[in-house]
Amino acid sequence: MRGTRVVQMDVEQLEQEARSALEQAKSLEQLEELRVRYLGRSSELKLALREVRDRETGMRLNALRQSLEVALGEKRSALEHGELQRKLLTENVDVTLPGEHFVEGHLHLITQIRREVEDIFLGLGYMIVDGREVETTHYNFDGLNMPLWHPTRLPSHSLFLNDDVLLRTETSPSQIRVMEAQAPPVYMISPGRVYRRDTTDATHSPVFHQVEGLAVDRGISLADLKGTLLHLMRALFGEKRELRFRTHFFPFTEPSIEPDVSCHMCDGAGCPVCKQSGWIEMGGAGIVDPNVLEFVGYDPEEVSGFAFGLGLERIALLRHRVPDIRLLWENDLRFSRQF
Ligand code: FA5
Repeated sequence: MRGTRVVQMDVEQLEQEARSALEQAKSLEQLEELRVRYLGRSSELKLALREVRDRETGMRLNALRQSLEVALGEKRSALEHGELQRKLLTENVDVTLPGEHFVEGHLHLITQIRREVEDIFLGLGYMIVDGREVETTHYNFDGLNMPLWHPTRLPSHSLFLNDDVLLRTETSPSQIRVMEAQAPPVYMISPGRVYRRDTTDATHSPVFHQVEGLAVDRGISLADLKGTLLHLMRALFGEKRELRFRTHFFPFTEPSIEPDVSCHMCDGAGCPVCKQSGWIEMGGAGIVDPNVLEFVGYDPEEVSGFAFGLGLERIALLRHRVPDIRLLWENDLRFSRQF
């Protein structure tokens, strides 16, 4: 009984003292000190709680602890609010001062050209397709009508992951995947990275980018191919460009052609860029071979199509007179910043 009375007196005194101290706290630091003093592990209250033996005293002490915690929380919010108000009033930002200068980056030249080509074809109503960089021989060769003896099927020409899987050697497998997935008409382009075991030189790299184009519909002819490529070349190299076709061979097109564009540097008069010929080679193209249409289940009697594949690096080198393809991938900012 005696013990209980002593604790009761202490409790009242302690409560008064703690409350008035909390009331007067001026800063969050002071408040933290008071928390440690009145509610910390070695505080009088915590020690008393540890010692307590009877239920009634325990309840009183716990009620005090709770009410002090509430008072402490309220005071903390009030001080924090006051602190915020003070900061808002004193720490003004002068918005007229010059800001920090950030160096702005920009897209790589090849990305810029890819997006430009995409925009041109979106304007013609084509869809853009993401192909796969890792392909099966089924799509990279069989679907493209490549005979078993074709040299690109050899590990000396292409990068194989196993007998049936390789890094695609061109963007043309995208055509097959799209045609398999949908009925005609098809109007698509598919830009992306391709891989070949080519020796690096000024115009060749083992990793480079192509853009594939495919249109399949009723009555598509070489004239449509020529009009479409001319539109692309004029958009990329200027309105004065002309196009000519040279015959060529690709297993997946018949007839196959290589399109040349009139030189944008000399307007066809002859200069070092076009090797004095007035014309520049741009890639491969042709009318889709009926075997390819049959492979994907299209009827070559009903529909026909054209396809083309162009090198994006080639467009970049020509347009900006970049003398060596390796400059594109050396990441020398003095070079990249020019575009
Ligand atoms: C092809 O890849 C055919 N698939 C193009 C095609 C598509 C024909 C659809 C018919 C129908 P070719 O191997 O010629 O074709 O490559 C096309 C372009 O890719 C070349 O004109 C060149 O610009 C670029 N190219 C080829 N090899 C390299 C290389 N190692 N480095 C950089 N660019 C290259």
